[in-house]
Amino acid sequence: MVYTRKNVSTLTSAERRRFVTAMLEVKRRGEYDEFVRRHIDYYVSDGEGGLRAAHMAPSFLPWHRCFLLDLENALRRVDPGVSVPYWDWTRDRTPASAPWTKDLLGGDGRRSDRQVMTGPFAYAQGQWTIKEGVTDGAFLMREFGRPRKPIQLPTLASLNAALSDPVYDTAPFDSTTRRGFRNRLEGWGHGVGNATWENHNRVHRWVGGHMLGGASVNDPVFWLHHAFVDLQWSRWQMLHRGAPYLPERPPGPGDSQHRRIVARREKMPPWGVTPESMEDHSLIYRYA
Ligand code: CU1
Ligand code: CU1
Repeated sequence: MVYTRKNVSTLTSAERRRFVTAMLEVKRRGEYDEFVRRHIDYYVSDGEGGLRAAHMAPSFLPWHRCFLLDLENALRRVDPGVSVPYWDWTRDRTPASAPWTKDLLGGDGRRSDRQVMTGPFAYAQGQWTIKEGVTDGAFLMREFGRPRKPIQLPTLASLNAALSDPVYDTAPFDSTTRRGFRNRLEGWGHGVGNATWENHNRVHRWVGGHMLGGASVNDPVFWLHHAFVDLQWSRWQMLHRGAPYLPERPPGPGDSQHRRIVARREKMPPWGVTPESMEDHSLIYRYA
């Protein structure tokens, strides 16, 4: 049965409660921290050698699509009625809006140590102890808008600029790629200061705390953010009918990206599925 991912601002209080309960149960079972670990393992930058499957690479979108499906399946083993909601950060832009309510993700971190003090994921509630990628403490951290050096959430205009690009990705298929939908959405920008962070990356910067690094999965908003990013891939496909994932073929031996990126029909670790097979999610889930 095809299930639906909803805008988090439209969830009923019962839906919010069921999502939170399922998240806490996946955490209690120890499965959640495996997701955190896996993301840390795949946090490879293009400054390093080796294959990049998850970030700074064309397979950024299919990799996170598979990753979300794994979490969603874990949630649905707890409660088959649950799916991952998406956070439309072009509309819900304040600390008072969805998804930051007390009955969902809780709010900003406090000043002194960025510790989240409200909602079910606050450390004092006893059900969300950080175990992987621990830096400051065992508590979840956020720092909305980075007050010391303010940054705004991405605008609808900047998201639309990414969506308007008719090409999925272009050489050199890394963080320096200037054109192409993938990097304009992933958001490795150019210039200095805040201009370095666009769209997807800028949201990680705006939330701050755990969302800043490889251990960003520790913040449950990771999934709501990436569901919205995943939705943009579907929107882009509708806007540019028939435009495929790129590259179609693996870069050759003389290319700097040889064996460092996943081409359309190559297997993507750790799942062994191809980006091509992940281009259509309509038989699994849809977006409302
Ligand atoms: Cu990621
Ligand atoms: Cu991300």
